[in-house]
Amino acid sequence: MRDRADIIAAIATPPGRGGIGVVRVSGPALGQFTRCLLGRELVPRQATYMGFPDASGEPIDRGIAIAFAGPHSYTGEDVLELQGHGSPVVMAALLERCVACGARVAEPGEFTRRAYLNDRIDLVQAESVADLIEASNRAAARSAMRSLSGMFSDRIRALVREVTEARVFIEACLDFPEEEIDAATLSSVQRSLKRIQAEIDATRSAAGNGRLLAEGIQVALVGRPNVGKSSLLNRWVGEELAIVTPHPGTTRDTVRGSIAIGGVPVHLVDTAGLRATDDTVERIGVERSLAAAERADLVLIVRDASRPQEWPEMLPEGWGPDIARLTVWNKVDLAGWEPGSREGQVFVSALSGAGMPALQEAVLKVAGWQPGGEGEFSARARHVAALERAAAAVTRATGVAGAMELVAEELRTAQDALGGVTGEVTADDLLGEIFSRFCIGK
Ligand SMILES: Nc1nc2c(ncn2[C@@H]2O[C@H](COP(=O)(O)OP(=O)(O)OP(=O)(O)O)[C@@H](O)[C@H]2O)c(=O)[nH]1
Ligand SMILES: [Mg+2]
Repeated sequence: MRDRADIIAAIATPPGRGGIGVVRVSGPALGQFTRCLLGRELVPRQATYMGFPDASGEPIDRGIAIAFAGPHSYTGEDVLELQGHGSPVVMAALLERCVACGARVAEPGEFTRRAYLNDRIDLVQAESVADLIEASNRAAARSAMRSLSGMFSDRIRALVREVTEARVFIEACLDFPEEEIDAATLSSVQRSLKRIQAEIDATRSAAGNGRLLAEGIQVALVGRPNVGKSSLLNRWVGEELAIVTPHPGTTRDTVRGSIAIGGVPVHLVDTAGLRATDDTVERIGVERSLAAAERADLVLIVRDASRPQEWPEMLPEGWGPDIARLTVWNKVDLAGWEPGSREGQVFVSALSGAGMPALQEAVLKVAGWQPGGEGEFSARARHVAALERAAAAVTRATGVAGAMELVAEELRTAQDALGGVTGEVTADDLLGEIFSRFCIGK
């Protein structure tokens, strides 16, 4: 990321043709730039219908220009928006003019990064902007919007305040070592640790749901050939995405499809059946299956209920110990078994669709979805991990409550972890990681 003080420009609308296309510019002061680009200055927040001239003064397009004077803008800097016709040629020409007048092309997420660096929004809100844009259904969009409006940040900040208060109290005790710490003080510290722990737990559970809504679950269908993985994918997605035949070894390439369960995006990948084979193409398919399974959050081990004696799968020993697994018995219609879920396993028929609701429920459960509230706000794995670090520190603090220095130290750890969520204490490389995933122009 280069100098924060330079002028950045980008096409903010998606690539392709559309009714309107927007070029967006941000910089610390855009007066001179606007004169160069449009031949005049603009009244802030007033839409001006005008020609957008090229270098020789001939209009590239006619449209609406709006200027926002910093700090009252998205980025906190001066912002200029040119709303022209949504033609890639026109947009490219306008962007080129911006560069000729001294702007450089923005990197992904750079406008939002500036909004964060200029304290217009915190890091959770910045991330929720990306989540809102990426949302694949209304529930995900709603929860991203709640994070953007500050619901999640407010909860984190309230927690940080509580931890800070507890720290201040304890540090004050430490400043007067000659005074004995009495039982009343000790129990008051214990009480506030308990309260903080309960609030972190509640926030963590809500953030876990929010994370699933924002990021979705990657699910891989894995198992022996012919057990019905592709049939299951097709049934789930409601479309004939994968080829199904009675011949073992039908699927070679991985086939992907997405669905939503209760608003949680679930990305399914059907894979080649796992078996030792001399067929070169099938062997590559098997390698791809394992690679897809390795990237999944949840692996469904599909088995054939009509052949229960068959070995379940051929995942190499010690493979992916951290990846959650769920056994799914398919073809219960042939076996005459009851569909549904029992003892941590699920019983379905891809042919008739029996047992599919139980499968959906089991997938959400294994992925850590907390029933009850839908996602109160969107969150990310990073937030959940930070809350877990904070919770662990508070647990340790509770265990050493007699030794006030240690309690103070653990509370500092908890405070740092929580501060990292909203971005009060954040390493530069983390910022690079977060904003690089944005689309250009946001
Ligand atoms: N009776 C019955 N047949 C099924 C069911 N699911 C799949 N089949 C049949 O089982 C055969 C294999 O199904 P596929 O979906 O191709 O199996 P697969 O696991 O994808 O197989 P590979 O791609 O070879 O690994 C097909 O003839 C399906 O019609 C089921 O629930 N009941
Ligand atoms: Mg298949």
